[in-house]
Amino acid sequence: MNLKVALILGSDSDAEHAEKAQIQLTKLGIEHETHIYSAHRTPDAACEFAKTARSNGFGVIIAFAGMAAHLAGALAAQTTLPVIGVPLKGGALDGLDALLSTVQMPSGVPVATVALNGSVNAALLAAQILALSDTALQKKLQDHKNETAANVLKKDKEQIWKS
Ligand code: RP5
Repeated sequence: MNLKVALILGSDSDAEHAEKAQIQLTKLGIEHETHIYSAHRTPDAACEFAKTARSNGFGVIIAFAGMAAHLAGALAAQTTLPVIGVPLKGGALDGLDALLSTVQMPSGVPVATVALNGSVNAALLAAQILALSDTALQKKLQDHKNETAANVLKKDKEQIWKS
């Protein structure tokens, strides 16, 4: 059975960011589930999800949160699955708070933090982790990389930015 990716949102107001990751995972044919569990508003539910994620067939967890964004770290505290944190822009500090809260984990509890609003990279990183033991997925990721390169070279050839 192929492992799934969990997308955990700190709030329903984060949904547009999860959607970008969902689209990327779907393109790669990776099964995924999305839930809303807040580190602060529903800590017990977030904890329970992380504790049971491996036995429920997940291979990677992606956590999206803004402001005092402790969600990725709170999930990582409860599992040995890889956790990817997506800090979100917004609030009075426009995401700097979320970035630091997500990336500055203490030694022993890693969170792989992507850029502010880095939903697509989070999905690709999750796919690369799953592809360690999935050669068909490795090929899809290589195709995606080739396509990205071809698009850049096409724009260069057509001198599109000069128009
Ligand atoms: C965080 O606070 C959420 O991840 C969200 O980005 C932010 C604001 O949440 P809401 O007040 O919109 O629910 O916990």
